[in-house]
Amino acid sequence: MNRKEFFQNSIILGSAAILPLNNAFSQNVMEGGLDKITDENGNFVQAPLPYSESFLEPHMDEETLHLHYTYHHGGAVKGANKDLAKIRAALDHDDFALSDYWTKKMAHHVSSHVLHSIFWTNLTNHKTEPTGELLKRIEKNFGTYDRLQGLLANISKTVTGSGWGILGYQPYSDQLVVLQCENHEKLTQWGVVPLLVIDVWEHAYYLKYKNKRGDFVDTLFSIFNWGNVAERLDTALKLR
Ligand code: MN3
Repeated sequence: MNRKEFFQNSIILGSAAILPLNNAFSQNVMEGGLDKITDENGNFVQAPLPYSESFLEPHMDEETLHLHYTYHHGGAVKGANKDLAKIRAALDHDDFALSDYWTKKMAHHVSSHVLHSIFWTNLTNHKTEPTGELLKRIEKNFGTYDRLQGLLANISKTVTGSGWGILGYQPYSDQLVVLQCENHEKLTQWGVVPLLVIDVWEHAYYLKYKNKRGDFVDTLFSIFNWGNVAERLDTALKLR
């Protein structure tokens, strides 16, 4: 395996952002069962939004979505490519003096890129509910869908500073799990495949919701695309 292949493989495996095939809604943002977050050389690319910037109105306003996608998600993609270039240069020059710095930066930027890529596909403009295998597993692991909502909403609203509430699938234990992620890269359980992610950084809501993070989180529960979550679960279950 040459260095380029090593980077490609490690990035793809490390990101593990899985999106299923055959979902018309997500067709332009996935490739081969994964969220499309890199090109064929392992450099990071930002897929288009799966809908127009006004699609989520009034729940998520057009201006917020535009700024969020273009500058916050887009900025993370640029940052990840810079970090990658710096690590490649360190390898080329056998100079690892700052490699810890760029490795930390890369964890931050790539995690942001992965979570935002999932976040856009997790949203739609009308209310949906989990059904089928997803609902069965929610009831098995959390009791009821209402209880999961209560847990996930609370976890998201109470993130210290910037972060995410995450519903994921842990293949090692075959369980759905809820994570309270700080920044983009902290407080995970290795192995967990994110299925539904809730961005509670202030940039996600402040223009419209001001300081009312709780109102923003509650609103998201009326536009989650549970069909997308179910398809992500179907793909994640194949890891077992
Ligand atoms: Mn964000």
